[in-house]
Amino acid sequence: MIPAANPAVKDFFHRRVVSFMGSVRVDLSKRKCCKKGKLILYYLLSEDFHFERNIVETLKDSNSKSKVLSIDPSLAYKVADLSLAAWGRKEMKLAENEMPGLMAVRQKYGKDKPLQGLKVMGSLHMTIQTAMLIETLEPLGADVRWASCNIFSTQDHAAAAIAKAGRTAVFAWKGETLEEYWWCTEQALTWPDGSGPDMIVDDGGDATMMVFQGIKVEKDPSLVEKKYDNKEFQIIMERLGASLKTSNDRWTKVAANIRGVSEETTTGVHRLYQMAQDGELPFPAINVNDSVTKSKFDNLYGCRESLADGIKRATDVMVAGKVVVICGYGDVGKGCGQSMRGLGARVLITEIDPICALQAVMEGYEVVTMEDAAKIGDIFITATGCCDVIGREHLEQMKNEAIVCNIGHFDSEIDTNYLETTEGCTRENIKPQVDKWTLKSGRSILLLAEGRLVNLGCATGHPSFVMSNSFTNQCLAQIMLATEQLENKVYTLPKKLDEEVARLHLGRLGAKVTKLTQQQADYLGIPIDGLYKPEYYRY
Ligand code: NAD
Ligand code: RBV
Repeated sequence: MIPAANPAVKDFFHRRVVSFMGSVRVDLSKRKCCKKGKLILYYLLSEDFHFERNIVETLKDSNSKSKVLSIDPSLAYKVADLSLAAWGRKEMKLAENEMPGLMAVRQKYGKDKPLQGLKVMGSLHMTIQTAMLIETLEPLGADVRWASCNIFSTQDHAAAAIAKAGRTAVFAWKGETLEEYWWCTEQALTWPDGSGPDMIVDDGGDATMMVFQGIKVEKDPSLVEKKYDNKEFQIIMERLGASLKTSNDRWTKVAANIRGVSEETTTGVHRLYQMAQDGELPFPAINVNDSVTKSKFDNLYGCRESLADGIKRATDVMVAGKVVVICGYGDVGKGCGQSMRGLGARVLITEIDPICALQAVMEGYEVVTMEDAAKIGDIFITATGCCDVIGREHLEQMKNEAIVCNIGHFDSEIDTNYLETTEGCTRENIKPQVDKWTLKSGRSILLLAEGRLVNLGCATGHPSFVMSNSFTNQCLAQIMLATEQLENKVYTLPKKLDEEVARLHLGRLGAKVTKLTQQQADYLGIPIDGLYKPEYYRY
């Protein structure tokens, strides 16, 4: 084994490993492992090899005053603690039974390997469920690199399990700073030979945005000289400014090579349609969110379980009898409403869309405005995908120790900027991802996950079973991108595949579907084996 006793030798070897990592990864993916590669592999697999949390500090560009963390394409991974890998692996093993869709994809497409030779970059919460997705893309032939799509959503044992397996390069840990987050995204977008991905699995559109803004900056370098009010956008522009110093066409070339992106969530899909409308979509895109077996399951039933999980783990508060205000009554809001009502809360809804507002009323909820709700709510949950839903004026009116959280994709829904920048607002950290803010009113609120998605920041996101539906769609979308010539448009997956995904999940729940007789099929005018519904059916 590796000469671990002598620290100097170990350090020397460690550095050699890092510098050889890129070539070894290529060797391994071809299953040709040279002697040196094998030695390095043993080292990688040993518990000894892991980067300490503060390694990112050492990645800072020492030659400049820039805050931009340097990219190291040869780095195999950056996770919080590799020793968590065995725990992660055990939970992945348990997830197999709960993810029949993904297991069926492995079996059905594992032989033909439709993703063979293709590089897939993922920007999606690095959870146990996502680890299962990664290990489904791998046997389909993909060469995978991964980052999380939120600074709080990584399950460190899941990231460790993926890092330790040594096939996918993963850059993710719970509690990244925004600078580290964008470093992770760029690391995952950069292969050891400097090239970019063939395909992207995106959740919220951050990976797509990095490529898109990269192209914009290369067309108009003055963009990186500007100062931006949005702190996160400023960080992205600083990264792209650093990239521009080394190449003025890197992102343009990266984009030209991309066959397409498959997008997981409502907000990311919204961004894609906006780009398409403006004629700016840089490559084909598949809207996975609007597969029925995604949004009508994950967004609804997933949130119905993981919302309460997040609030409970963060606060242990009794929900029964409380007034819970849910902003937005779309798929996510509907799941949140059921969840809170199920625990005995009195649920109030805010909505802008009269159809969704009417749905809420018909379900027996009260529909109110934030102005009215702010003073009476005990727990506030934003689920809109919009911005400025809970403003400073609302925060200042809230009851003492009201709980405030968001389950929408971005942290734009609650005016946390007010809390952070206003003199007279003070913060007391209770524990990670739970802060007590005292406001000018003299009252306090409990803010969860700094206004980022509470189910992934304060708990572990949706359960495996529902994510199997979402991620089976992701796999089918990646296969579509790999095997079809698509235009720069936003596509949805064919309904036939939606029905197939649902079918794959029925057995696990012991459901038996009725088969049409030929006579019934003729009467309805549909084939015995589907499609069962027309395109316009809304479920
Ligand atoms: P949706 O479009 O179905 O629902 C959003 C609803 O909010 C709509 O009905 C809209 O009319 C309403 N709305 C918009 N602005 C509003 C405002 N200012 N005040 C009140 N209501 C307003 O979207 P969805 O699928 O329910 O997703 C909502 C958000 O949750 C998105 O950001 C999505 O990406 C995210 N999401 C998160 C998870 C998770 O696990 N945390 C899961 C799925 C989706
Ligand atoms: N989501 N992922 C998980 N356990 O990995 N939980 C929720 C998980 C996804 C979900 O599909 C949603 O659309 C997206 O997170 C919002 O970022």
